[in-house]
Amino acid sequence: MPRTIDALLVVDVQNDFMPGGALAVPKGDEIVPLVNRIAAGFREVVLTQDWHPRGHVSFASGHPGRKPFEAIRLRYGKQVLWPDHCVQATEGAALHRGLAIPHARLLIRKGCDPRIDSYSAFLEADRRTKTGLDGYLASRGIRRVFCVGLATDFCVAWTALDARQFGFQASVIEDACRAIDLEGSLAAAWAKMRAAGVKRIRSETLLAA
Ligand code: VGL
Ligand code: ZN
Repeated sequence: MPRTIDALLVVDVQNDFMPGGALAVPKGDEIVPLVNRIAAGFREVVLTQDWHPRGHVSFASGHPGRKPFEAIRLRYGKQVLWPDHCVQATEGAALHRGLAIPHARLLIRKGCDPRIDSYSAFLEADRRTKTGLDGYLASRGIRRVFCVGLATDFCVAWTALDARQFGFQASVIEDACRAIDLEGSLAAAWAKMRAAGVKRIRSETLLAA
């Protein structure tokens, strides 16, 4: 069972990442009931929302001649271009309606700067701008984070890696995540996470009585 030093980070369980959504993650909807069950065991739950302004730099539509899922170089490094998704205050950006975590007390919205993407819930893609999540968790006495949500190989992985950077223990609950898996991105993400000391666990570990 989770302890008082633990927080659950529920990453981007939003309509646009569901089958039929603008940036669908295969089987993304399957995790929702499991995420709810896992969350019920945590006192501290943080939700995140990908929350882009219209015309966001990560949208392929704003880069003439480029297509979704191609990568380009921006000032801060490599950027994969995506279909327009999770536009602020649209239905696609809303959390999945089946998500039932009434006791979650913090919602972090990320990717709000028109010129900077943010897969991570801690640090934007310029690797300098903080969301404030590290300070929140530290001031609540949190020392371990457990990550679930979408997508395993992008926002979940970057969030777990940054949790390690900020000195937290970090685990990813693999069966409560689903991946985009673009050109080997899933295997690469797991390798990076392993090297950084992120634990890869399954929900049984937490749900077992
Ligand atoms: C995500 C691509 C673009 C994610 C967000 O939540 O993993 N992926 N924006
Ligand atoms: Zn995004």
